[in-house]
Amino acid sequence: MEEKRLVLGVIGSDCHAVGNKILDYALSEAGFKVENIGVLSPQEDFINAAVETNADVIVVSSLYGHGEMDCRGMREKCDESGLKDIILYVGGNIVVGKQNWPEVEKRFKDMGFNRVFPPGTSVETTIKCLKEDLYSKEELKLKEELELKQN
Ligand code: B12
Repeated sequence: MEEKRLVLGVIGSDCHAVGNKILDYALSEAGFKVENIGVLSPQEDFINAAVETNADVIVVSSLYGHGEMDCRGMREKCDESGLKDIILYVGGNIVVGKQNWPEVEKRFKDMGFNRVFPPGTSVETTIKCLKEDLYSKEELKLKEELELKQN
């Protein structure tokens, strides 16, 4: 089955590195090809990496509270770079403090993010959503059967 490619990184001036390392490890173990651009990454680095690796998804982390400012305009930049259908995920602690989640989610969806994840989203949930978005039901069934055979 075709290997799906992800670009992973922490956006803006954000140096929180632990979640990034965990996601890199867990998503790679789950069978995705991960291009990890690490912390302190501007939008352009995500986009250049996605173009270079022909990525299916860009997974943006933001922990320090400035996610909204850092993520604004990213969908438009993707479109300009020819990444029209790329799936955009964002998660971590994407806004300052505890705000009304449905409102936060709507603001990021309005910016063009396909999925917006609340603080503390588990790697299991992240992997489940990626599989749902990247594989058809038939492909998932086949993948599960193959994994069962291998174990
Ligand atoms: C360690 C830490 C630091 C360290 C970071 C060291 C390093 N290089 O990694 C230091 C001390 C440097 C630091 C600095 C700051 N920090 Co700090 N830090 C933390 C702390 C205690 C833990 C973060 C962590 O490692 N968590 C463990 C990992 C495994 O969890 P995670 O990062 O959340 O990632 C998981 C999930 O969120 C999810 N996930 C992450 N990204 C994504 C993306 C997607 C798409 C999906 C699906 C899931 C997902 O998967 C990950 C793996 O399970 C948190 C509080 C906390 N308990 O979370 C504050 C916290 C993140 N920091 C905070 C702040 C404010 C700062 C500073 C701005 C403080 C300051 N005034 O200087 C600076 C920012 C510096 C900078 N430029 O980035 C705030 C952010 C508040 C907000 N968003 O409203 C927090 C929440 C503390 C708080 N309660 O106030 N910090």
